Amino acid sequence: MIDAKARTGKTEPVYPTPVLQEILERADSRMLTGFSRVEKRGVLPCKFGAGGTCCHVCNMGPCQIVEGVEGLEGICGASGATVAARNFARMVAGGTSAHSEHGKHVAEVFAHVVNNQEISFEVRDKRKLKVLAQEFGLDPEQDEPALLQELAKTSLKMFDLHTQEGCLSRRAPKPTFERWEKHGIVPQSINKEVVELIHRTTIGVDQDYKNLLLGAAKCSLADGWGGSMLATELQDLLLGTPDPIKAVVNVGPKVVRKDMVNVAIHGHDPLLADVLIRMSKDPEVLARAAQVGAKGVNLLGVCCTGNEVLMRYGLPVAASFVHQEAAIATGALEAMVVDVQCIIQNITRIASFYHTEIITTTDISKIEGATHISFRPEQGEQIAKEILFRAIDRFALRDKNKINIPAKSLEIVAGFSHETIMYVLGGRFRASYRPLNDNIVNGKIRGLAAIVGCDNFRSNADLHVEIAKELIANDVLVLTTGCSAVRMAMEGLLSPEAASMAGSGLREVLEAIGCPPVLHMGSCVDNSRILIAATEMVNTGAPWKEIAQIPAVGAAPEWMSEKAIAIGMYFVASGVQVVFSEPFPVQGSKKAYKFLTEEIEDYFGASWKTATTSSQFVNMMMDRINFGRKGVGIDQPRPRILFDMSMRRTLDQNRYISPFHGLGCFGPHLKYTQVKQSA
Ligand code: NFS
Repeated sequence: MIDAKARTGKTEPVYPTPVLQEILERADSRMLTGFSRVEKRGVLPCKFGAGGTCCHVCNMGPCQIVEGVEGLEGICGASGATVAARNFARMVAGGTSAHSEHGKHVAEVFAHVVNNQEISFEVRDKRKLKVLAQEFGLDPEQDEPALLQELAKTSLKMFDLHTQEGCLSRRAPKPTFERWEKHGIVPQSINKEVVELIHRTTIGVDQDYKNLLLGAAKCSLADGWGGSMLATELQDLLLGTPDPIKAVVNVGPKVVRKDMVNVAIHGHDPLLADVLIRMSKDPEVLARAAQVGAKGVNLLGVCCTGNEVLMRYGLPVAASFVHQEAAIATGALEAMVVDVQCIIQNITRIASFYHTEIITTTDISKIEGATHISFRPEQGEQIAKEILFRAIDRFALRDKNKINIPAKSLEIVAGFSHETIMYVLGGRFRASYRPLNDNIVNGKIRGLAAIVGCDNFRSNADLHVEIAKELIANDVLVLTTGCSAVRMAMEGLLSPEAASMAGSGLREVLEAIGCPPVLHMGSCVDNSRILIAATEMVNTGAPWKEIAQIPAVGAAPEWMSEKAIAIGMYFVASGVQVVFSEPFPVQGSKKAYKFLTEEIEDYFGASWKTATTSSQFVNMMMDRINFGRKGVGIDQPRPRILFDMSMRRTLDQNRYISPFHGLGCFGPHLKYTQVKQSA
């Protein structure tokens, strides 16, 4: 990844999006943001830390290891490869635990619901129930209440330390599963894999870097085919399976409302957000808002909680990870309500320049200086009201002189669950992945690219967008989740009109169904939807017999979280090559780096790759797609469209985002905003 200063030679922060530029350049100059800290800290982080060869798992160190130099191993003799592999494995364990704890919380609420406990949730998508029953190895024909109870029990069992069930890994295509069996990495329970991996990485345990990295792969499978997948599926049951839905994004006037009480919902777990949305329409809440002169309560999403509520309710999304500070610096947020993950501590400092209250809601995730209101699902409505009342009371404290809302909001379409993609591409009556497979085989669609993951204060380039545009022009259909999805939404790539940027083959397919060239598949736990879509593509019947043979590739161009490493690892172990930005956390060891970027291909049919610039990303991704096509004998050569800067500018000028134009093609699948924001 290119550092702002290195890229531009400027000494002040350079922002990757116009909206950041507009808000942060006008904000109080004493206010330090992530971007200004990058500037203060300088270009290069510690090489040992960045390359994974700083060992601090015991009190003889920390040992900074130089691979291949005698005497510069760890005090205990640990090699650079061992230390890099250990640190990498710990990142995978961290990421897996985050997604899985989220999944466990949803499973617990689901269990309360099916046991008829007093709780503010219900099972909303019963269509999905029978499909899931089969996938979970349950009898789909049993009575619904019994089935729901079984499902709840099976879900919670996945976290049990003693179970050997293998999570949901048997959903994978058989040849993919057989690779895991062959290498002894079929995950058992989620908790067992995380605990085991942390144990293996303590002083004096696993000291074979390949074994450690395969252990990391096993743990990551308990994330992708376990915790994350469970979170996605149970959330679909409780909150509804997403369908294409239109919404607005960006920190603009349709998202942050001058005339309403604005409450941002930030984090990853959408359960509280769901209750807040319902309670924002409560007559008592509306009356209290009217008393302070507001037209109602406007909720807006940040990070993956934002993606979850965008996909299901069409709630506006204001911010990706690097935009969370800017959302507060609009001066028009009465509260930012946070749950877990990717909530930076700096938001309390930024909020102190404004009237915004930061409200933490989870007992395992508090922030010094924030107000804590513990969310308990059984008292969900009461707690949601308390939060909204606090926000309403702050409305009068807004300082009009500090309001700084940029002019631009964009209309988009989101909500492509793996089920929906099947309907959209296959039609309502022959819903299937066959048309997608056929269009890849006939070459109209060259392949698939999943561009996912975080954005990063250390990057001032819009890498997600640059990469996506070039791939689309080369007939690659792009799937996206997480903050990457928000960034692409902010640049208009999630609109059906963006199909005009596509190469002729992809454009023909997209225009026939009125589909954007980038499909928003949800939050980061929803990367599990990509695994299921890939599995369907294999099971539908195609030249590819396992996930590794599909002409597909993944990328996380601005990753920053351990969760991204866990996701990358389970993609690779499932057969999808991924390209991640540098610095990559094992680069301090040539041996560990070589294993992950080359040798691991022999185990899973896929490997990690690393890149820095958008053109490096695109080259690697196109190479992989072409390699996939060649592997299954469908490689008709085609001239590659290479982008230069002037072509990118032309695309920018040509982009036309017409609100909601062309959405009719989704027919019955397009849900118009179910939970309407107050006018
Ligand atoms: Ni994913 Fe979502 Fe964003 Fe990165 Fe954080 S919000 S779970 S980790 S920063 S994409």
